[in-house]
Amino acid sequence: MIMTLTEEPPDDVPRNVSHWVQSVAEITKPDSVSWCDGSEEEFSSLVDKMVSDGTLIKLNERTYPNCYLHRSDPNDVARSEEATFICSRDKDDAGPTNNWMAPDEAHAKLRKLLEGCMVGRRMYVIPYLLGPVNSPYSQVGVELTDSPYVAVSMEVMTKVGHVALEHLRKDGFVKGLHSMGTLDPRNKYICHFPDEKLIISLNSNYGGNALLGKKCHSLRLASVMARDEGWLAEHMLIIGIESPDGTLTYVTGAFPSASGKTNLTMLKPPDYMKGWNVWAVSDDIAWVHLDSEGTFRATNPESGFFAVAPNTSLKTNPRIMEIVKRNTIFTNVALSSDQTPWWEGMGEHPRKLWDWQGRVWTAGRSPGSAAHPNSRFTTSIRQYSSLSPEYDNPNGVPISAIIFGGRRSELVPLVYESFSWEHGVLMGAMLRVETTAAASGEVGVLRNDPMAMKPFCGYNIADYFKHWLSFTSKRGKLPRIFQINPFRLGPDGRFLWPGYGHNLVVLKWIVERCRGRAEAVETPIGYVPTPASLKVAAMNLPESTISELLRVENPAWIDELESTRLFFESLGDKLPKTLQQELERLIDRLASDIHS
Ligand code: GTP
Ligand code: SPV
Ligand code: MN
Repeated sequence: MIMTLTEEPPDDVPRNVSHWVQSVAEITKPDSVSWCDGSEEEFSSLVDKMVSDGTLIKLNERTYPNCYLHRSDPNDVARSEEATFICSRDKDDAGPTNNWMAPDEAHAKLRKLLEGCMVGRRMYVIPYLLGPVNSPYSQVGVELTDSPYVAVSMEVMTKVGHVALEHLRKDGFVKGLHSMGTLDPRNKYICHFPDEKLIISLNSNYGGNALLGKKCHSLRLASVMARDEGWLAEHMLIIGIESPDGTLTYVTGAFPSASGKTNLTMLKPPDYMKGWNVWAVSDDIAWVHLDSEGTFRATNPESGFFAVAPNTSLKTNPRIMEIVKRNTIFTNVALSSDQTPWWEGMGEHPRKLWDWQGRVWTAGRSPGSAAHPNSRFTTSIRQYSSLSPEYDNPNGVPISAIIFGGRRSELVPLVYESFSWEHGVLMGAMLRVETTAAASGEVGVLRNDPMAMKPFCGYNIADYFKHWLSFTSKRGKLPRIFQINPFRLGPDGRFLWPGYGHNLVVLKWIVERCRGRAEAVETPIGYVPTPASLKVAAMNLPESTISELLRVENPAWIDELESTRLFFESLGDKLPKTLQQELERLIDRLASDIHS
């Protein structure tokens, strides 16, 4: 069906949806309203419109069929944590790691900005389904937006149209209202109202701020629902790791933004690991529920990838290079004269290049990078060749292990395992990592990012820790918990570990630990692999590098725990006692190890 340009909703739209759309239209005053059905025709007509008005640039049809480049406003290139608010009734419910605004105050402020903000524009109504069709875990939202770029991106990232309306349940839907407004950074707001299941996002057109099904619904609002209903909404990849005997082990991995989730999800096994493979279920978000048997089951709410471009190459990740070659929207990458995308780390740069803002770019002469460090691609998960056959399983996949990670140039070993669930929760809670270009602000600064959820937990982080700990008392088969760090640097400032495909060596150790097979040394921080159990001989890494990667330096850990202690103190008296005790135990283990 061709998109209907009408004020009248299609027949299958329930009253509560059409009433809400109408009430928003009365405030924002769009010239017209489009009800999106998620069809290919609709997608093409939106893309054509954006090509003709310059919002998209069509790329080389021969080498990048059906691919487009979008250049965003130069001041609107990453998530804006400073403009993100949790508008819970009680300030304490937002907690010390979130910005809070009282719901009344937020409504009053936003109402003024919303008044007439869509005059002269079309408002797109996007009913979307998050998660597999016919899954008890899936959810429906409706996003209203005046951005056609957001509309097509939502059509890639979620299931749009009738399928969403069919899943509407009595308990309603999440309401998302987005307007590009004037893109005025001083009036940028991404507000979440957990009590109303409502998101209002103004004056940004950037992915995580504007595709409201993603971080706003799937994480910030869903985490509140998960707390209330006994499940987990996490910033996690989900993969199935196939070993040579054909066994599949499913694991999830929580690493902060731009810290390796997509690359681990789309990992191509190195030649020396015959018989192994990695099957993708999710590259960014996991909804994890306990089933009636007590198994942790994970589903992916999304249906596309919105992922980082720089440093992706045939060498680092050929599977990503393959998938972005068709039906892909690039944002803020550089462009060569033959209309192909380019970014730093892709390989030789073409002779003639335009940077992400469309300016001629000459290597060594032009300032800054050609592609923005947070340039991204948006593409459907369906066209990925190693998509897990279980991706669409309404019951999700059974999880054997949870991995925490993040960028640490020092301290954290390549991989280690926690002693228990509680110790693993501490491992996640004390995650302190280097910031990246995925959010505006300084890059490379250490900050506490518990469970990689600092920007995404929609409620008090101390209550979130309590929620994680509560799973011990449920009849659950608790996954094992690990931490990995492929980003440790050597004295020469280079990565000690080759990363990317070679990370399968680390995943193999994790799988074998889950199956009770891999050796480890007990250290104060947890179980660290013996060099032999990593079996990295085929990688030709010097023994000294491996021991450096696995080194646990007690005094440095004691310093780290001092900062954990300060962080925990900043969370006030809601911090669960169990977590405090786990921290004291870890400190004791390190201290007695030094003195023994
Ligand atoms: P978000 O989409 O922001 O949540 O990011 P992500 O966690 O999915 O990170 P992604 O896999 O996109 O990687 C981010 C950046 O880190 C890219 O430039 C990657 O090339 C780089 N990267 C990923 N894995 C590795 C690795 O194992 N080693 C090194 N050195 N770099 C890596
Ligand atoms: C992240 O920043 O973690 C992302 C990109 O995955 S965004 O959708 O902008 O949040
Ligand atoms: Mn992410």
